[in-house]
Amino acid sequence: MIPDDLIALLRAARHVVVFTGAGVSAESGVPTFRDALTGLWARFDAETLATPEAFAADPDLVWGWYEWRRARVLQARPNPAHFAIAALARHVPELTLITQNVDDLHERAGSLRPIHLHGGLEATRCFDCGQPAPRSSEVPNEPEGGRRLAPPQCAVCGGNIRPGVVWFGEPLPEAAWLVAVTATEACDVLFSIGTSSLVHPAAELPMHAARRGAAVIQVNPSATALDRVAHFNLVGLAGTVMPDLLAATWGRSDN
Ligand code: BV8
Ligand code: ZN
Repeated sequence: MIPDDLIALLRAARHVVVFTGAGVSAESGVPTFRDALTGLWARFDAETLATPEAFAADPDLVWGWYEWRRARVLQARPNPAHFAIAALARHVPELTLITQNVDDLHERAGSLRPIHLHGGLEATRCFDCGQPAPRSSEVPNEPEGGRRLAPPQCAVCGGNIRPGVVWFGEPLPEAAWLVAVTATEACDVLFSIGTSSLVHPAAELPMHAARRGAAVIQVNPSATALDRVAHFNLVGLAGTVMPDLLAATWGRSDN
């Protein structure tokens, strides 16, 4: 049920920021960040595996994990939440989409230029010299339980190729972070969709918007640290809540 005051607020919105996390891709079958640790990687927690130290210590283990996740993303399709977010941009004067996700499902649903704060699975570069490396075109066909996989070698220095994601302990891409902070400063409405609000500095964006007086709307089936700050807590799955919200506000959920 979408509250009437939220409908009125959205119809009058000037600049909407949509901030997403792994939960927006969950209904596409892409494991959320903390659900991705199964099989071979079940004995790790994400914060230790998604680090330069883990890759340096055991490149085959970490590269295998990313290729397994990349295979899952390539097999996945955008879900109604991705399509509703893309449609939302056609109903408001200005929309900035900021995602923590490393998949390309927002792009495949038609969202233009999402800001990836944590990089992306499709980009790769040399771990040693930083030289960007072309992605091999073949789709990885990784077994369910995962496997160790030797990363490709850099054509320039022979070093190991790494995924182009931001690992824990690594800085966020400066340009992406600047655009995200500027949009959060300027918006009058911010959606936080499908994130546990645990990873910093990204998790600070909705808090900052609320402190500035922007209306913060959270969409999540579970409680998060944002519950006490959000003006609207829409408890439910993004794939249901977002289409309902568009239909209640503008009569359609997919245009
Ligand atoms: C940095 C790429 C500095 C890799 C990721 C301040 C306080 C505390 C800690 C820190 C701090 N500042 C820095 C830190 C350290 C650290 C950090 O935040 N640690 C945490 C764990 C405590 N941060 C960093 O290291 C960052 N770097 O600060 O650098 C610096 C500066 C200069 C020079 C050097 C260094 C870098 C952080 C980036 C890490 N990389 N991803 C990869 O993907 O493998 S983060 C990773 O977590 C993913 O990107 C993911 O998107 C992100 C956040 O997780 P969520 O998206 O929220 O996913 P999660 O699974 O947690 O939750 C899913 C949610 O969805 C749940 O709430 C669930 O209920 C909900 N859900 C499920 N289904 C649905 C749903 N919702 C709606 N619909 C559904 N159907
Ligand atoms: Zn190199």
